[in-house]
Amino acid sequence: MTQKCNKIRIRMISHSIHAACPHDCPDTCAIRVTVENGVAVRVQGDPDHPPTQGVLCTKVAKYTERAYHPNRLTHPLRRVGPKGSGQFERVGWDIALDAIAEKLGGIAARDPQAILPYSYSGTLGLVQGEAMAMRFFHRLGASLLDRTICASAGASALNLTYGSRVGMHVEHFKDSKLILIWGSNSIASNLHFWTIAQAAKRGGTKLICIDPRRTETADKCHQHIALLPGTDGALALGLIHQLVKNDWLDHDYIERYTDGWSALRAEAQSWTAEHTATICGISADEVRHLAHDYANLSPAAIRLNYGMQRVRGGGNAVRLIAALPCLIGAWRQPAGGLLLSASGWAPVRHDALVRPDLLGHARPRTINMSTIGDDLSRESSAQFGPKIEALIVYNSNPVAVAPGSPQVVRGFGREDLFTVVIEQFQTDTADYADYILPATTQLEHFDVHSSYGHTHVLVNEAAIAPQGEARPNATVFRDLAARLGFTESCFKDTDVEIGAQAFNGIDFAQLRREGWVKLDIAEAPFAMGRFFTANGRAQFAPSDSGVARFIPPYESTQSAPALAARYPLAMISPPARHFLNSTFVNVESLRSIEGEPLLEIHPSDAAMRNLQDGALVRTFNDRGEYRCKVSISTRARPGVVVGLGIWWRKLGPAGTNANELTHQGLTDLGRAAVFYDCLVEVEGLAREQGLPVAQALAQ
Ligand SMILES: Nc1nc2c(c(=O)[nH]1)N[C@H]1C(S)=C(S)[C@@H](COP(=O)(O)OP(=O)(O)OC[C@H]3O[C@@H](n4cnc5c(=O)[nH]c(N)nc54)[C@H](O)[C@@H]3O)O[C@H]1N2
Ligand SMILES: Nc1nc2c(c(=O)[nH]1)N[C@H]1C(S)=C(S)[C@@H](COP(=O)(O)OP(=O)(O)OC[C@H]3O[C@@H](n4cnc5c(=O)[nH]c(N)nc54)[C@H](O)[C@@H]3O)O[C@H]1N2
Ligand code: SF4
Ligand SMILES: [Mo]
Repeated sequence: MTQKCNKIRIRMISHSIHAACPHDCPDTCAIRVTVENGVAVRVQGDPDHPPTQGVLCTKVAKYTERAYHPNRLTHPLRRVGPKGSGQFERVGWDIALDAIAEKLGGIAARDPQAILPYSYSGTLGLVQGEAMAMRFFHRLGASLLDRTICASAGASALNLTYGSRVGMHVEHFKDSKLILIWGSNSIASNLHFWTIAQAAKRGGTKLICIDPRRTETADKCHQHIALLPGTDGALALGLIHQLVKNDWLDHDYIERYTDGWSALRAEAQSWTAEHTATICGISADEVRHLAHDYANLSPAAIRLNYGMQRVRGGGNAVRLIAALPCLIGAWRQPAGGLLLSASGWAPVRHDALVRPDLLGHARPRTINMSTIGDDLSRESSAQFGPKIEALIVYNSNPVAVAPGSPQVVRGFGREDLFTVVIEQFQTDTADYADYILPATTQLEHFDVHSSYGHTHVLVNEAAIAPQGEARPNATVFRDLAARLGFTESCFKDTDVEIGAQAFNGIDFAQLRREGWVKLDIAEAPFAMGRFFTANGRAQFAPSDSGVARFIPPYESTQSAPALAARYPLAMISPPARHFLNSTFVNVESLRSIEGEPLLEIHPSDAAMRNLQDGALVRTFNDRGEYRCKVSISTRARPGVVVGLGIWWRKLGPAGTNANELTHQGLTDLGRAAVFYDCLVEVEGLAREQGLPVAQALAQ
């Protein structure tokens, strides 16, 4: 009887809501949230959504733990201690917003360009991302932010070569005969693609992983090619050389649908297997066999990912790799071609969302988010413009994730900088705020999403009420706009109204009813050319950029031998499987799986330095030092160390993370950050010189 009553009770007050994963992940899962009594009790993958297939990754399957985390920021805070000390007092929303509006208004009256928004991928939602926020900053005339910290080198390369950020349908990888997983740890960062690749493998598809690190993905592929970081462009040229030498080319496809082939062929002429092997730190046979497989196992598909473009030559490397499927005519079949990003397929109405027209006649300068460390320290000058006086951070944790932390921390520590951080948690960046405003999570607000890894658009309905006094980003910027007297009607749009403006040609009512809508895109979109370039042909050597070529890293034993004599190890710091960039680092169940910050080092490199497994080390270069324990492992190849990230600085044994060592150099295309272009040295430390993590956490 009691049981029956319980069942009836649950049925009456429990319902399921369409949601979408907001995180910076190509999979953009469709989610069903079960809500009982106003509480989100379960978060599950939508079984009906083809790319999601009812499965979420470990991180987001635990989303309720994050949304209901006891450390959520639940009310506005005002700084009371010195910058960065993390000392705050509680204030009401009106007090905080009035003070922020007054400060921004005062600066804007002198020069609005002294105000800078800083945001990236905390949410990829089109409503809580850059819609109301950019309307506000455009209307204000604030400095523009060049959002380069992740994907802009590869995106520029795709735009140059194919005319947009477009590629294969992820579903079709199941029918490929060869899949190159290039610069990606799919099990960690692209799980649903990996499920498809596994199904293909069971059907006889060969999987080859191209990655300096022997990742868990590499373990499960048929072959792993552990090239040196930043040498992918050289490998692509080596492959092109072999395709020419063996006449493994689709001459008809090249002639009809590409431009610039003769220049590219000439560029590849000197890239013999031996020369390529020397530059890439692999064997000549690996180059020859890879080319043979690529040309003969048809259809051949490349899952390229952003890991390989975080180096000086990252843009040109993507251009060279993007040429490959054209040369063998792989695009003729749905299961052939390449996927780096699918974001260009989504019919997003950017201008309707961010309203650049609100700039009026203003043409503010642009600040590159990847050089925020240096830019925060610049004085006013004719070339730079006004000194940055105010920084509004949302959807990002720059103190942990931006390259070159010593400069970033110095910049954020400026007593004369007015910093507002809109956040869900007390991150490293929030510690430096003058005002912290508590933000809602995806369960608490409305949004719509496109994807960069599949070809659907999705809706996210609010499942529960905001925690504490948290507010959606859009609400914060709407309220600031009102306080600054912005009367344009777009500042009155509700979140749902913004969502309705987001896409061309999508039935919004259907999207809300069904949760997601598949875009109408040809199965083999480039079978007959029809790229998005001006003449519809893939471009290998456009007149304004010249032919794609290999550009060596800023820092490597080959390109900077004098530096390498002092710092002989290349450090890469790719994502950890159970974090999403620096998000989830504070979710205990996930952090306990990752354990603590570690630096992987090959046994031969460890032996040269007398290091024992688990020893505390200092990893250093001229820019700084980073302390953590070493893991002696063949996951790292000789000459390369791996610091999986991105840990919160305050959880590192000495209050730093791997970005203490990275630098603010930029890529050849797209002005992107070069996180994996970084030489270091490693030495052992006495145990008492570093704080154990548990102790740091307690502080
Ligand atoms: N679990 C998890 N998933 C994530 C993220 C996360 O932090 N955690 N981050 C998300 C974000 S923001 C992004 S941009 C994507 C990133 O997605 P990916 O770019 O696919 O990132 P990873 O899977 O880490 O792959 C990077 C891989 O590139 C390798 N690599 C480093 N340097 C080079 C190089 O020079 N050449 C080649 N060939 N490989 C290289 C690294 O060893 C690593 O295994 O993942 C997203 N998904
Ligand atoms: N060393 C090294 N550094 C790297 C990388 C690397 O591989 N190595 N990867 C780089 C890459 S690919 C990327 S994309 C960047 C990512 O850098 P960021 O875009 O800064 O991403 P996160 O570190 O995940 O921080 C996002 C923050 O947004 C907050 N947030 C989430 N949702 C919301 C919301 O709705 N409202 C508000 N106000 N806040 C929200 C989260 O709590 C989180 O603290 O890091 C880069 N940094
Ligand atoms: S992080 Fe990626 S795999 Fe995990 S739920 Fe979100 S979209 Fe899906
Ligand atoms: Mo990213």
